[in-house]
Amino acid sequence: MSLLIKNGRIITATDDYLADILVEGEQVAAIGKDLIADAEQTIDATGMLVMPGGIDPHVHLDMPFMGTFSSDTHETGTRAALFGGTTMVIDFVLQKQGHSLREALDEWNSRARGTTVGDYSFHMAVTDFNPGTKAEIKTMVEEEGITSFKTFMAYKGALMIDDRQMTALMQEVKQQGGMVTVHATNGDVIDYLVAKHLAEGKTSPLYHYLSQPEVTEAEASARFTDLANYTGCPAYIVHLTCEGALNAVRNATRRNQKVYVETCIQYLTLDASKYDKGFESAKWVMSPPLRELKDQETLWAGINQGLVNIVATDHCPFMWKQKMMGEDNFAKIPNGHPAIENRMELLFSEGVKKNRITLNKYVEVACTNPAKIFGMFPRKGTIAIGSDADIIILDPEQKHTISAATHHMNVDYSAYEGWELTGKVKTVLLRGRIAIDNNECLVPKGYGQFIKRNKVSGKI
Ligand code: DUC
Ligand code: ZN
Ligand code: ZN
Ligand code: ZN
Repeated sequence: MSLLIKNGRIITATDDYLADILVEGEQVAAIGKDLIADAEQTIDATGMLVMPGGIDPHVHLDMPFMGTFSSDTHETGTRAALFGGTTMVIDFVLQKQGHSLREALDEWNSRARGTTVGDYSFHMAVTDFNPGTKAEIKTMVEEEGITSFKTFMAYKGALMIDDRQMTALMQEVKQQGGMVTVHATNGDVIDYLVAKHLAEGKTSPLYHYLSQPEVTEAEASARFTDLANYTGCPAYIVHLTCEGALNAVRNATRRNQKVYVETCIQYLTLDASKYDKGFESAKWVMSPPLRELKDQETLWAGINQGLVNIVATDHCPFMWKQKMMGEDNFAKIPNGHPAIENRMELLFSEGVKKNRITLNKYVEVACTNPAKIFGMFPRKGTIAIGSDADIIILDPEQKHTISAATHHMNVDYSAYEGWELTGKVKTVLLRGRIAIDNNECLVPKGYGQFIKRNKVSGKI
């Protein structure tokens, strides 16, 4: 199978030029001006932006959580991702406390293998670090190609590990060539505030927000950063939302420490005024919660300063009926919001079109850095000879409106209902095949491949 993309404006994290791309099989075979090739298919990309497929390194598909399951399966979630220009995701495997990493991986494989439409990998969430788990880290890195280990400093009793486990895990992960990633919020302080609010009869979604103030994230981010510095372990903070937490990372740069930072599209585009809507606010109950306008400005600036490296989603959708589980108690509202399909177009419209970031920066934070930081570059995350032909063709001028009525995620509301965007993903290639065209998915369930990842350097 060969395919020629003609006359597109090719954007990578560093380049911007007009050229043709020849795809043969699953890879890019040639790039050049006026390429002459008798390809089986030709796409005219005149006036279009041609960019690497998006990589969303933070999604929760079909995940057991807070007494229910996130509503997108590996099939529906990765298909929706493709519609929005994301060709690969990294999903989270959650170890059950008292059980092994292997058991958790088997469980996730049983749901994802043969059903995923787009490419995927897993992070392994270590929720119980003990001598048994310690012995499994090497196997995950060497045999499974799972090189990132997620930790939770909150959700005590289900997911949280203490600082003793964190330090020991960092030492082992460093030894094995992996990276520790973290949900950095202070679980004890949050639990205290949740209990206090409930005891006072304050049960609405607003109190979810008021139970996770900025200090809970700033403190945990600083503690995590200090432990990473002490152990020398490559480190990554997921879904960073606020100025206080980013300042902890900024401080670390003064001692020449690198801690990778991910924010999510919602923290750049939405704010805490969403918690003034009575129970409807449950749509935006996520952890950490949405923050203030000053935090949005800090995060956009952080991207341009090179402190924020990745824009992900923390996609963790729940049907409205599931959100209603917390009608009388905000602490029972399943945490999470849907965005896997919207990330690339939202970031383009709100970021590039509003002159907050350049086109190169856009590709860097949405495609290239996820591949580099998580050990997949240059196979993924760029357009280059020999790289996987994961390519999106985006019309930079086309306007469209986000709505639950037209999205492909398995969730009955949109967190961005009615938002008018400029810039639409028209065509998506995944490993050389046209996956999306004309608003139609052309690759079947099971086309998605598990991508084994390399050891990480901790330096990009
Ligand atoms: N936060 C969420 O909002 N959902 C899933 C897990 C998390 O940390
Ligand atoms: Zn067991
Ligand atoms: Zn989290
Ligand atoms: Zn998450």
